[in-house]
Amino acid sequence: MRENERLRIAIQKSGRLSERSLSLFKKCGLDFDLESGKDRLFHQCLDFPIDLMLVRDDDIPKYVADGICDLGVVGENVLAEGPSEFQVLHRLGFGQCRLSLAVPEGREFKGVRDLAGKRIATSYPSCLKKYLTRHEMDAHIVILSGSVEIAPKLGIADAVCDLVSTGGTLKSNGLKEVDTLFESQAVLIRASSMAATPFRTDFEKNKDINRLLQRIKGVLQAAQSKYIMMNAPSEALSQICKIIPGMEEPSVMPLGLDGRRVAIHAVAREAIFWETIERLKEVGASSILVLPIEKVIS
Ligand code: PRT
Ligand code: ZN
Repeated sequence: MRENERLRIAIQKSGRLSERSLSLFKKCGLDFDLESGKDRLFHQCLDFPIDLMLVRDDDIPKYVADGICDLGVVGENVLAEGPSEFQVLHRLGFGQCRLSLAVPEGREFKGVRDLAGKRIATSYPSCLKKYLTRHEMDAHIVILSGSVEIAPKLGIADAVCDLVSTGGTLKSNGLKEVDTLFESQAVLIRASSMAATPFRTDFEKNKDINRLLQRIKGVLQAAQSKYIMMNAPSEALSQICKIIPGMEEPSVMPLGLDGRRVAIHAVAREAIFWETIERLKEVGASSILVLPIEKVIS
């Protein structure tokens, strides 16, 4: 058992997930001392019993599985390629991408079976193998650790299986996306084996993990929610409740003494688009204010 009773969390040191991970923790009230001692292995959080470890994303599952860290933030794509010995505690809503198959633009593609016996370059051999097995077909998997998209141009592959987010990289390399193996985003993980350990330190740690999880849920929910205020004719109330997406029970206050108009305050659990505002105006709402929410505690 580790001596240190503080939680340890591993996140990517530098790359697509680092800034968003740090910013999420900051919104959860966790400020890490990153400036002093940049080469230190662990960075302390002063106001929560948790230390941060900055590492390459590919190493995060190993550190969590081996108990070096209790928690990790990593892309589902990285987890999918390795053994499944993790509990996903929460999907974090950033780092979205998909693992896709792509072939050269000019190539006719009628279906995945066109790739039977062909060479497919990828950094995700295990995911690709599972996909091929699911389609009951075989192909030569060319394993590359990076720059997969140039493999067809180099003549070492007929197709690629790589991560895509905007699709710009495929396009600029003359490739077209033809199928998606799976969608991915950053997730918070812990080792499955730590779930029910009897030690007191683990009991304390579980409590801290739950505290952190509640904060993460609050921040993510707040990011999707809006506080909306408006004045409206009282008879429009039921229509307004239908127009606002994911609206919880609104507070309704009479305006003036005749009760013909009311002020409505509500939390909407989904994004409010301009179309929603226009529809509210159509049913008589005015002075509409849409405000961001910092935290949601259910
Ligand atoms: O150094 P380290 O090993 O930590 O970093 P890394 O270079 O392996 O990872 P990094 O920072 O590139 O990505 C970290 C994680 O971000 C990935 O594991 C994914 O979970 C997630 N992610 C989200 C992406 C992308 N979007 C993404 N677009 N990871 C990689 N890409 C690459 C993709 O491989 C391709 O080369 O971006 C290119 C395609 O992008 P588009 O926008 O042109 O389609
Ligand atoms: Zn990596």
